[in-house]
Amino acid sequence: MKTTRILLIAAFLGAAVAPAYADFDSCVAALRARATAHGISGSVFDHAMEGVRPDPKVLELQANQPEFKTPIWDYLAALADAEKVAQGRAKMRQYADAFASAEERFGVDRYAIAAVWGVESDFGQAPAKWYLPQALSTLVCSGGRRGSYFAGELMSTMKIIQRGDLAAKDLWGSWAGAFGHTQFMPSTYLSLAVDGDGDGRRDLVHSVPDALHSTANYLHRSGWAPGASWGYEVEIPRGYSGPSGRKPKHPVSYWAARGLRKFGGGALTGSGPAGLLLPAGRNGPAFLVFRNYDAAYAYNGADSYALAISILSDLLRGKPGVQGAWPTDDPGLSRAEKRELQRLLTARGYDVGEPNGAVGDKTKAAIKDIEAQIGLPRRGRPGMKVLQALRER
Ligand SMILES: [Ca+2]
Repeated sequence: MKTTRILLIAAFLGAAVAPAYADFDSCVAALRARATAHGISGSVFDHAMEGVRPDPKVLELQANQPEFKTPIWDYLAALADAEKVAQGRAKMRQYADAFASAEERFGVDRYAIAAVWGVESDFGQAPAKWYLPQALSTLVCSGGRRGSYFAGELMSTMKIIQRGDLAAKDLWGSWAGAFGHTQFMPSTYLSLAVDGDGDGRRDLVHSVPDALHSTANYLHRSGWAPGASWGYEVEIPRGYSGPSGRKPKHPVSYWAARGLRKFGGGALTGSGPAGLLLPAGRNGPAFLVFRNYDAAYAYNGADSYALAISILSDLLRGKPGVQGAWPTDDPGLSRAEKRELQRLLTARGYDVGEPNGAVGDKTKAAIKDIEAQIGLPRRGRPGMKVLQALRER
């Protein structure tokens, strides 16, 4: 990792320059010319870019590939845990009027809106660590992957400022440019953000009603069917060898004819085409999914994400979560369990920082030690076996 960082800094110092530009300043000058050609005033651009230097940490994050693919049960354990449900219900009470008006305006289920908010930003509590003009210009000017995409996002960022929706100082978000309560990319913001509190501005950073209405608009535009369910858990016959897949392709009668039943028994319900989602293969939980699952999938194209939204919306409504067993003897941890894990590691002399439930590099390194001690591959995965081992010592 250190080597990577040194090489990336060297790239900015001119040792291995990005293809199109001699250095960061000339890259920014080219971006300024492009912005003004798109109708953005020079003073808006200059003010937003004041003092901006390339940030090697952003490139490190872009280059950082996870050492192993996070299993879907780990995602769900962390994203749809008891704390998230309790918080979500409190937020739904606090912003009951905004949830009601967003649901009414766009025909999108308020529990789904709340689930997106909870997963995207932990109901606005996730830290916004990166100044967007800095992160985006770094990504563009490094000459790295998807530079032209990030250049477009930087242009959109400038347009948001120029319109007066937000000031430059408010534009902090993820290293890749997603920001606000619902973590919209700037181009998504321009096309889909709406005013929810009636002040004439679209402010997804400070206004919860704006964020809730904008999420509802996003799901609506992704094909949300009012009043319909995303789907539900099913049982497939032992030795099932029929088709599967997220895409809603066949009517419920087709799936019923292949022996599927609701989890715990009962005939299939629902109208319109449905797909059979097997997120962990044929030996794990199975779900019959309809077009509203697809709408959640459109928000962020991954089944781990769409299923987290769907399951969390059910839990907020008071329905059970996933009932079938995941095909693992080492389940994932909730955030409360992760904090316990961090406290136990601290008690054993590891420096893992604040026990905040977020598994960063220090916690991962400590987990790798424990994994090695109990005969697991050293992956730095916060799982139940590691937690149990620490509890029993
Ligand atoms: Ca507003």
